[in-house]
Amino acid sequence: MGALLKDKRMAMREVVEMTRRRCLMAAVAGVAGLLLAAGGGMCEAGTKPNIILVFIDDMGWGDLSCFGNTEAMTSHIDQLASEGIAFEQFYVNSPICSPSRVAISTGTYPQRWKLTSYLAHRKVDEQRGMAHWLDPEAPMLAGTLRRAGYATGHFGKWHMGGQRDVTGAPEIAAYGFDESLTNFEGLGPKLLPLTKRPDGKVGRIWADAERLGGPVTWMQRSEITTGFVDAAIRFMEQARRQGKPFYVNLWPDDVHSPFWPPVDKWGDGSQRRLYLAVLEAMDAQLGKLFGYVRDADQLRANTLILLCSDNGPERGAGRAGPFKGYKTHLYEGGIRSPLIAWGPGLLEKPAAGTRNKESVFAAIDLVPSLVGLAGAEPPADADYDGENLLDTLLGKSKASRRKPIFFSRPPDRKNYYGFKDLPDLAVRHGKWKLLCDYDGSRPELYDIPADPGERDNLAGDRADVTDSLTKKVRDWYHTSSTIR
Ligand SMILES: [Ca+2]
Repeated sequence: MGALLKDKRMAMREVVEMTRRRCLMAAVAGVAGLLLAAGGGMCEAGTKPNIILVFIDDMGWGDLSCFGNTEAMTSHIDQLASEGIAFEQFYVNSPICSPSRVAISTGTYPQRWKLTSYLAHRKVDEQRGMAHWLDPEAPMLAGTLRRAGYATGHFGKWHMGGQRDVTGAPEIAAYGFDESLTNFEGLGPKLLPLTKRPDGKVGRIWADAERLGGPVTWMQRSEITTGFVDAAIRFMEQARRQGKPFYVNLWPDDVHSPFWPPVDKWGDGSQRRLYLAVLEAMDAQLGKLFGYVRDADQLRANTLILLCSDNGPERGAGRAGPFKGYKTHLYEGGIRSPLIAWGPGLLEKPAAGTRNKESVFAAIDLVPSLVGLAGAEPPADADYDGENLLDTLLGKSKASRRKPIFFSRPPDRKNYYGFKDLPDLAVRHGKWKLLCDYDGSRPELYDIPADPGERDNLAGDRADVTDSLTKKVRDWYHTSSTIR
């Protein structure tokens, strides 16, 4: 860390301390005006909104029944949508796990941190030019909220460092979390899955993750989301007893393969049937979390639940609705995610139960938006790529992100799921989406609202837009990948 950065952080700590003192003085004097002047929500620890981020693994845009799935019912998630807002033009910032998780955790493009594909063994990470874990100096939302008085907990899949043979990664606590419970792709306390087939055969998977620390609790894979939900509920209870607002990540490793639904739900045993059964089982287990919040007056009035997926579907399992492509692709199917915002006491009342079909934004925008909701101060050097779209999230506005949304494909995924010679880069700006290779060749240009399936390449007809967006995405890629 440079001297300048240290100075900035010391200065920020002084501001926080000064604000704390001013809060105390104001509370003693009972001067409301001074409370407001002292810096947003920093004084009102008891009334700051609670935040729960449900981040599902490998669920396609079209998999929730409220997003068009007619082969499975996700009734608990649908209820959130019917009481909240369902966003239809929301993107995650990578079509694969680790970088998508980095973006939604830091408000920055994952390319800045050399995290461009899923984290794996050391040798495989190095072959792809990747770091082994997220730099803990990244501007984690959890750390920012923790400094603002929040209790912060991570429950579920992590996959931002500490997996396979990467045993020396930082603990999850180093990223701003008071408590964590993860799976085979993270350090520290974890749940690992037992398996059971309809014929009674039992087993266990990912047992070598025991070397990544514990304690380890073995649970049926079909019930493991309940394990994360129960731990999150205990954590929220504790935060409430302490009078602290909470920020909770509930990141199930459902509905990622391998699929182990309850034994009475296997149907014909096909990949698709098993996937749909896991999806419904996950929805039912998340229902316990949603019910806990909905049934407590104080929580219902002051909690925001956000729910989305980390990337598009595995081929043959989930589906991306009208969109082309799958997980690992920069076509819409890989990067478009459903987003649901729920919070009856926080959302604009007329927005409840509506669908937002027009606001275009991305996971990186959630971080500055949630920092705004909490009235927190980001680190002085945060330099978010995301924009504060809190008013859009809460249904007070239909504003989109102003800047383009840029993407690069995982370096190990040039050909995948039957697609050959996939484009390297993509950018969405306004109605336009451009895809091209690193050198700008083979441009594809689509008018997304008119052509969501990306079928009609307009690059030849609109050379002006094609040239402009090609330059923008190439400049972004070359800048982002050399920042660190
Ligand atoms: Ca994933």
